[in-house]
Amino acid sequence: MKLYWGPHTCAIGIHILLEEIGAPYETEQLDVAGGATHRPPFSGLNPKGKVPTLVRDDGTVLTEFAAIATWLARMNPAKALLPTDHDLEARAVETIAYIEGTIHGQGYARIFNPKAFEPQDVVHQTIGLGSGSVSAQGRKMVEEGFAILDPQLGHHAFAVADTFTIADAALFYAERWAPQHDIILPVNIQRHYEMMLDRPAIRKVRQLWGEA
Ligand SMILES: N[C@@H](CCC(=O)N[C@@H](CS)C(=O)NCC(=O)O)C(=O)O
Repeated sequence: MKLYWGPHTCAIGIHILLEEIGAPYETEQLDVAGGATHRPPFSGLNPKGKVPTLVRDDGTVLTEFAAIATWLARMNPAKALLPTDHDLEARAVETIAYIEGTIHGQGYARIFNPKAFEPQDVVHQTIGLGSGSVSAQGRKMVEEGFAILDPQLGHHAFAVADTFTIADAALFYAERWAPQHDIILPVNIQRHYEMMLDRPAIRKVRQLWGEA
C-alpha cells in the first residue's frame, strides 16, 4: 500500500490509521500547496487532485477519506477501527460525513482558499454575504460545526464510542487545524484533541510529518 500525502493536509488521518493498523505501507510526499496533485504523474492517478490517495497492493486507487478509512478498517477487523454494532457504525459514518462535508469542505475550505468562494458579481459583493469576509464565514462554520459535535464527546471518551475508531482520525485532522487559525475548540473537543496528541500512533506520524 502506498499513501500519497502533503504537509498540513487531512491525509494525516489516514496516515494515523495506517500506523494504528501496523501493517507495512509506503508513503509519498507531494507539494500539495504548490499544485503537485493537479499535475502528472499524480493527476493520472487521482484526477480529483486530492490527498489522501491510497494505492492498494493490487494497484487499484482509492480516494476520499471516508472510503479509504472504511476500507482500512474493514480489511483489519481485529483492530476494531469501525464498530460492528450497526448503530455505532452509523454514528461513525455520520461523524466523518459531517467533518468532511461541513467542517472541512464548507468551513475550513473558506479559510484556506477564500478566493474559490468569492462572489464574482457586484450584487453578491454588496448584499450577498452580509457582514464579514469569506474566511470569517468559514471560521463561523467551523466553530458551529465543532459546537455541534462537542456534546457527543461528553458522552464517551472518543468520537463515537469508548474506543478509538476511524471517526477519531477524522476528528483529529479537523481539530489540528484549529490552533493554526486561532479557533478555540469547545471543552470536550479540546480534551479529545489533547488525548489524540498523546496517542503513540499520532506522535509517530506527527514526527514523520515534521510537526513534533
Ligand atoms: N473529499 C476529499 C477531500 C480531500 C481534500 O480536500 N484534500 C486536500 C488536502 S486536505 C487536497 O488534497 N487539496 C489539494 C487541492 O485541492 O489542490 C476527502 O475527503 O478525501
